[in-house]
Amino acid sequence: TTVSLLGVPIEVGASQKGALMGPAALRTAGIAQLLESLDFKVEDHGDIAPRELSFSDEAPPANAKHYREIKAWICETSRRAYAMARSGAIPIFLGGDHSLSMGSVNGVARHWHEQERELFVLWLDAHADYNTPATTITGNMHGMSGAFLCGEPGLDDLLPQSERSSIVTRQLGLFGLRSVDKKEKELLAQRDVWIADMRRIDEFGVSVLMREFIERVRARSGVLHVSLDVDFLDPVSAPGVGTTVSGGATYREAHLVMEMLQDSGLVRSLDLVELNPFLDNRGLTARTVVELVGSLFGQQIHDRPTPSNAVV
Ligand code: DIR
Ligand code: MN
Ligand code: MN
Ligand code: MN
Repeated sequence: TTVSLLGVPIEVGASQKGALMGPAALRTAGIAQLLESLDFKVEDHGDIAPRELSFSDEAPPANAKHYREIKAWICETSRRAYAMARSGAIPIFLGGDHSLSMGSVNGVARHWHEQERELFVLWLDAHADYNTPATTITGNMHGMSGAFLCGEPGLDDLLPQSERSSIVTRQLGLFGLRSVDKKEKELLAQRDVWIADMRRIDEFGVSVLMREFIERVRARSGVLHVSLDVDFLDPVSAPGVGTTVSGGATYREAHLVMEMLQDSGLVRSLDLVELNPFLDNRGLTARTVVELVGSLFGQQIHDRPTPSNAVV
């Protein structure tokens, strides 16, 4: 199997500067070498630049900061994501802030739609990223990616209609949630997005909830895109992100998520977003993220006995 790496050094979707250094930090932490050690063929497509757009007089929506610049990034990201998914490779998008997922997920969704397969999206994040220009407090577009992908109104011209491929709300799962804005929460309450917030994770544990989500994907013969926002992790293991929130997934909880995803065999594409090396502690966060990628792609602590060999 081939894994294709694509750097998307966008940072204007977030308020903190520095996420544009994310792709370089992930490469420095050895993401390609790790995947090669796990017997994948790795093709690094380098970093993309925003697509030149011939702008009409179209007025950008209010409350969507850096709309035009982000549009240029999203158009290019979506086009590249579509081509990579079509090639049969597993694309990994190296961010860059979370607005890039508007392009990456749209592009892979377009491919799976053509294959008549449902694409589910597991959003590992402290935040819901389910704001629209009508609900946002900050105007930061990295807080709107999930809503855009589900076709919520307000950002309709971000991609050409012919290249647009939305998902439906029941195909989205939010895991690790612990910071939601008031109007964002009201909007989510009217949608059937699957949500495992930190309260549910504390109560039931990662494994029960991951099985529940994986079953949802299996029940529809779907495939899965994983969108990992670094702030999913507790700041103790991942300080290198602009929007840390206390009480996140521990190092081992995050690995268990990845190990169960690997066991499921469902994952076809991945975003690694919001890493901000400028805020980091000597590369700790990039190394943590790369270790998680190892678990997602099959690295095991100890070879697990098959269930039939297992001592019951
Ligand atoms: C907040 C924070 N909900 C916003 N969002 C994100 O700006 O919309 N922070 N994604 O990382
Ligand atoms: Mn996010
Ligand atoms: Mn977040
Ligand atoms: Mn964020």
